[in-house]
Amino acid sequence: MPRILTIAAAQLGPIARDESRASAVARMCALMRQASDRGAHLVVFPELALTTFFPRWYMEDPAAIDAYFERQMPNADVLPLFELARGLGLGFCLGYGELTPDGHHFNAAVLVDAAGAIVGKYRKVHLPGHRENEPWRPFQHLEKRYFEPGNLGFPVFEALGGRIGMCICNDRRWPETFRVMGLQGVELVVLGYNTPVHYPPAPEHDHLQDFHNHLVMQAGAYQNGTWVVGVAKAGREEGCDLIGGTCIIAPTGEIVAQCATLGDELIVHDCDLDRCREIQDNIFNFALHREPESYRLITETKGAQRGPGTTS
Ligand code: CDT
Repeated sequence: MPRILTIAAAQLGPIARDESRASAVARMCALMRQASDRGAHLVVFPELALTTFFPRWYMEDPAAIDAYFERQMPNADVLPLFELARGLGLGFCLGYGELTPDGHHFNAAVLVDAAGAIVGKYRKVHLPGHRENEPWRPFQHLEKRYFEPGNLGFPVFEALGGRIGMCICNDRRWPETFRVMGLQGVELVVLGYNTPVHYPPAPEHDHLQDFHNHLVMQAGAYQNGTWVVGVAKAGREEGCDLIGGTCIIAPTGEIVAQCATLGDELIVHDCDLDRCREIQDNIFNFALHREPESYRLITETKGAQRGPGTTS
């Protein structure tokens, strides 16, 4: 019997700066009902799905910043989503800004099972952008200012009949993200993203944003023999264009479903988790073929070593 997990990737169009959480949650509930009608077991929502992508603005007032964060999960604002999911018997993954009781800020995501219980939490490790206001930019990318790097590693959870890991947006560009989960036998990596089309430090790469988005996720899937589901917040949000390209990727690296718009849109695919073994038992059989002694620089250094012969 194949282990089929029917997955819905729920892309969101833009969320305005003054849009309420109630409105964002209502949009997600509508997508969740569609997902249920199409037989899904799991719905994946984007990064920071409850608010606009606020790191594009420089803010100093702690209260103004904290207004974009959740002090509890679930809370009253998101309860309709949790209750709907439980009623429909669906799991979901939701990205949000987490403010802990002791005052720490993380870019986080939770995995919720079909009974409405939070069965996994992830805190974004790779924080892109900068810490201070840089007025030369058409918009800011202040994730380094508003969040701390995640402190939970890249855990893999036994949930919904599979081995599921999470990462968030910029994490997908780093092979280490996928490999750490691959080494735990991951079968599905779910992630959300907010990726501007325009990259101010190297605008000559703007036309490659969609290509790089799929390149890294397809590579992560294939090189670790895992399903990958990448979900965008897309479209023109407060004057900033965000890429779409929400997709579901098989363990072979092939895109099997992809959104066609830049708005609220759902795609669904029956993902056979046993297909991971086609790759994990063969070309990327880690136990048979990896040579970790030759990879020591990966954990021993942070920046590139450019001296001659620095291979171990
Ligand atoms: N949200 C997020 O991580 N976005 C980045 C934008 C590029 S870096 C400024 C990304 O990696 O897609």
